[in-house]
Amino acid sequence: MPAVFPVLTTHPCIKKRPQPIMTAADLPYPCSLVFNAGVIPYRGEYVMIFRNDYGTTQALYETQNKKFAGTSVGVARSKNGVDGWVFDPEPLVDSSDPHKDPELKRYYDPRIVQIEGRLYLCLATDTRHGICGTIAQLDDDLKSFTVISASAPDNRNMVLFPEKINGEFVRLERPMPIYSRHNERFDIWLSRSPDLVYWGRTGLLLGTERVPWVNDKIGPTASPVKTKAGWLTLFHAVDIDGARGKNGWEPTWKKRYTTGLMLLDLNDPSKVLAIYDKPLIAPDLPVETDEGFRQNVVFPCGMILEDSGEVKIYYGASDTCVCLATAQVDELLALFDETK
Ligand code: BMA
Repeated sequence: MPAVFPVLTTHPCIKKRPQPIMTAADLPYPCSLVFNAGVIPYRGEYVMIFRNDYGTTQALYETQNKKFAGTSVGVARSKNGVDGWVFDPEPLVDSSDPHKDPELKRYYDPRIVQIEGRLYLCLATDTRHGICGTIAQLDDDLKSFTVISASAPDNRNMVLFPEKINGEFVRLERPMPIYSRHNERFDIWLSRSPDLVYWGRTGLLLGTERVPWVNDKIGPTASPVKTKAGWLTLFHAVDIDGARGKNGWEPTWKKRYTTGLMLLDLNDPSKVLAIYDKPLIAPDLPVETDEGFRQNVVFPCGMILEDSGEVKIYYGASDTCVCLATAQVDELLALFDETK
């Protein structure tokens, strides 16, 4: 297959911190890769919920085909959301826990959101009978969670809006219909719920064909943030280039994950008001293109709009570490004028 979109760049309004804000070496328990982290402000600090794949090394993976032993989801806190992360001594949940449901294989890619004072997680969930999306209520002390609902397979990428809209909870989701949408042409859908348990009034929100640089799939990333113009909403956007050679430790990896931006109607988020027609964030730092497990991946799971107008975007880089990019909200909203 020829290289379809050889060069994609990050928009200049995005300021990436040149170094990751968290790496495997920072964790107080075994960790090979720490990435895909949701972050929110909570009780005067920032809480991060992150994914940890553990139990191998690059050398063992490459020379002895030794795969990861497990995945856990952990908690860290920081005063400024940038550095000084303090870790809980144990993960919140670990796939190797012998007491867990035997049907469950692992939770990963956590997104955290606060709605009406309560904390919720959306967790990608591998089960023995398919890949699901779990919605759980996180206890106030961040030590345990209670599952509220789980989807049918295959539908692992979910994010909740941070408030009810017209009396209903709203989520973005990305089912994986392999029979009807060939070549992973997976799209973003929107569903509503009165109680976070029963989900319905589901409809297509954004089809892959509306994202010009994608030849594979799209999916939700972080919970949308509310602005005067609408719900500012990131999404992940994937193109495959069969000509890409060895990418990181995983030799067959051919995908590139970028981040797109759209604006949804405040009162009816099933209406897409605008889509920025180029990537907002593309892999271009050395940690994103030259190092790590799966190169050419940026995968946000958290976005915060500060009172100052700064937008913090937390993303996994190369499925290996946690990085932070910032932008001004007005500059992000101005991108939709560029597109008109
Ligand atoms: C997706 C998920 C993410 C991962 C990404 C890039 O399908 O598995 O956890 O970050 O691929 O590898």
